Amino acid sequence: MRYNYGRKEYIITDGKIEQNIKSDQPLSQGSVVKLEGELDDSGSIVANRIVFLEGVKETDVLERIKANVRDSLRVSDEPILVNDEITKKIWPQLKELAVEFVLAKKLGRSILLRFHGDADGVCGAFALTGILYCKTFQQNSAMYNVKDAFRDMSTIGQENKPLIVLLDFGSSDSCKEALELIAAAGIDYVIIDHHPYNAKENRKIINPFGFADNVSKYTAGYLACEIAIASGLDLEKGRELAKIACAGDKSSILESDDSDVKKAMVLDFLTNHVSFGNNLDFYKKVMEKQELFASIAQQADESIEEAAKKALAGAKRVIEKDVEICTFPLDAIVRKGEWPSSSKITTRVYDKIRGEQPLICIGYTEYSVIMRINDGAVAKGLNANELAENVKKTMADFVKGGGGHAKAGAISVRPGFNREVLGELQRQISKSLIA
Ligand SMILES: [Mn+2]
Repeated sequence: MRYNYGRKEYIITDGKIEQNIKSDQPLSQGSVVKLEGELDDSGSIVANRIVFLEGVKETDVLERIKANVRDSLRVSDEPILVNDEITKKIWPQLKELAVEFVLAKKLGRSILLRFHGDADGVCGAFALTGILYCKTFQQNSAMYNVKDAFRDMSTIGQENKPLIVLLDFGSSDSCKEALELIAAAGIDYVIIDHHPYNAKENRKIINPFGFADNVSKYTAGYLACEIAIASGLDLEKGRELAKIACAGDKSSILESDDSDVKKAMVLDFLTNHVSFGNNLDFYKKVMEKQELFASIAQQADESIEEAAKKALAGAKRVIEKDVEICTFPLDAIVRKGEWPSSSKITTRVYDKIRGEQPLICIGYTEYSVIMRINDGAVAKGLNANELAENVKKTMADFVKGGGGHAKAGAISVRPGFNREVLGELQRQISKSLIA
């Protein structure tokens, strides 16, 4: 809808072409109508009769419009940024969601986007808001709970064909209850995520774990960028955002440079300090204002450096079969949920001491054990993901979860058991080392 000389004009679409119409009868956004009228000199249709379609008729027409959008989008048959075995499998879903988003935009659907509060989630949100108008909210908890569901219902439940998008969280079983409420309220939702999950029934989830194991490197931000590009986002803009998202989640699927890593760090720092609400525009501003960006980057970096120095001062460093094992406690340095996180500190300690010598760094708190391994130590038989998996298997009662990839991994520990878990990890390391 728009005003032309004070008169309301509407734009209607069948998914392929768009047409101006003039109508004395008011139309609301997203209505599906049958229309009769005449073309005037300006090329607009002057409506004589409008019938609002409902029920099956409306659904049928929407399907036809969707098919037209699908035809006119001309999306590539293969993934655009990363074309490998896994992304080929997810591609049909990503493509279909791109069609749905373009349609949603044409229909003026009311969209609420909740993005996880880290660089991966923010980059994905940047990409999606590049193609869609959304109300955006940062989500710091990994769980979508009943309270979130009620809040979202009251925010967009009464608006035009509401749709909720959860980005970089929402797959886990614990979110099911809240999502059932959303569905019961007649609100569509879709989850774009890359965290492991179990129950695959009845939920609209786009997640590489639907196709294979150990695929968290296909980050939610990356997936969102593929979808956004397929929906019309500038390719280079999408690639840039996907690279930062991958740098933030330490994913190797796209090569990232120092600038990507720095941007990811700044986004992680910002999301950590500005922890809820709608901050996307603020984040965008920081990324655009060089001076502000530089000073935030410096602050973020200095606090990691300071924490890493403290950690290193308390480290125990031993050499076993030519591999240096550097272990350090982080409880006195890290405050849960605050900057810098134990994984950032562990990475920094690792960066400070790594060289030719095969090396594994282990930072631990009461709740977690974090591992960083260099190529030399991988060649000696160490693999962070396997170590985490083996500890999980042998100490099921002491460990909540764990995993990662060859060079980085983490184990989440039940409070009070970190000594036992560290001992077991040490045994697993000794077992894995090749003499
Ligand atoms: Mn992520």
